[in-house]
Amino acid sequence: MTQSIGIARAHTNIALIKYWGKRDKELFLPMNSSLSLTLDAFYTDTKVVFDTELTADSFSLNQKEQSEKEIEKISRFLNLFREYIGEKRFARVESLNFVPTAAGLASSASAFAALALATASALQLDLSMEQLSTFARRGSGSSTRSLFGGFVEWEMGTCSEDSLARPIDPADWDLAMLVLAVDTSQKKVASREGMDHTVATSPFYQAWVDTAKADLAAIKKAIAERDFDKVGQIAEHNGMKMHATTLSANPPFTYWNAGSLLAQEAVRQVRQDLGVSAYMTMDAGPNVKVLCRASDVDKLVGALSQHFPADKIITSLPGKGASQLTEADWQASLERFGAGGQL
Ligand code: 2P0
Repeated sequence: MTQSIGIARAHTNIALIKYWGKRDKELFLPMNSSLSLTLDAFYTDTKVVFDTELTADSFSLNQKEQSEKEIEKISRFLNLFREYIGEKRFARVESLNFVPTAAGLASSASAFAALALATASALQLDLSMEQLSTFARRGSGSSTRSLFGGFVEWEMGTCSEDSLARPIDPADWDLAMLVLAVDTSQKKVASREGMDHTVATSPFYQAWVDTAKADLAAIKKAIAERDFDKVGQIAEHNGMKMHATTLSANPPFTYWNAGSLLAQEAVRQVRQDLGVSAYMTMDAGPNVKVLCRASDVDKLVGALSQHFPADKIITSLPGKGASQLTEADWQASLERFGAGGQL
């Protein structure tokens, strides 16, 4: 076959129990298991074409050809699949990120999950989603979890083959997430470097690993019982603990800025004023994400808008797992992107 095509969509995810630190940097094996919520509002569509006519891999993102450095990352990822089945052809990769630029969530999670599924589909690999997640993991740790929808656990595993994602719960019980987009510019400390530095230098790091295990067990129980407040409280505490490890790294650093603190304060104020449950989490950047009930979104957004710019509050419902797309779907994505659907 001269040409093999695969197209896929994957949504991004926000961790409620964070992945923060690798025990094997080459294989992307994490120090602790993590758990996330897949989001409906943010996703990546990717088309992969393996072709005997190609003389090198190429990669366009949002219809812009990417640098050698970016192509190299994609090639290394494609090599995992090529080596797995003895594939020799080069590939053309095209990706469209449907992530509101205002959200500051240009996520590697949806990107590598979509690329993994599109590649497996082009090469007609007979892999389960769990197995495919071990490939996605090698592109970016958080993408392991983006193969599935709802609440997803990434089990740390014992080796490359069993460090994989599993769906925990469809999250179809009145849940939503708000993104308070504090600052959407490029992050100063990439998460990869940030977590490595923290593992190497924070005296609090072992406490993070030890308590993350207990947090995971507790949140899984709370999810099974649909205990929203328990889920939110565990997530908020876990996220703050992750950020405490960066403050205690040497030299110290933080992903927060002054706007992050104001956004956090707004959430505390609003939940006190309204008496509505809403819980915060933050990742390797200054934006604040708020887990809340879908039925409380209007009330919360209305109240938060008194303290935070309304156009910087983005609402998402829980999202689905990664799926294959048809050529017609892809054409529709191109049109939507062209019409400003990326905003
Ligand atoms: C998470 N983050 O669990 C954590 C919380 C950020 C903070 O996964 O080196 O881009 O590619 O595996 O996946 C961001 O780290 O890092 C991340 P690599 P990744 O979502």
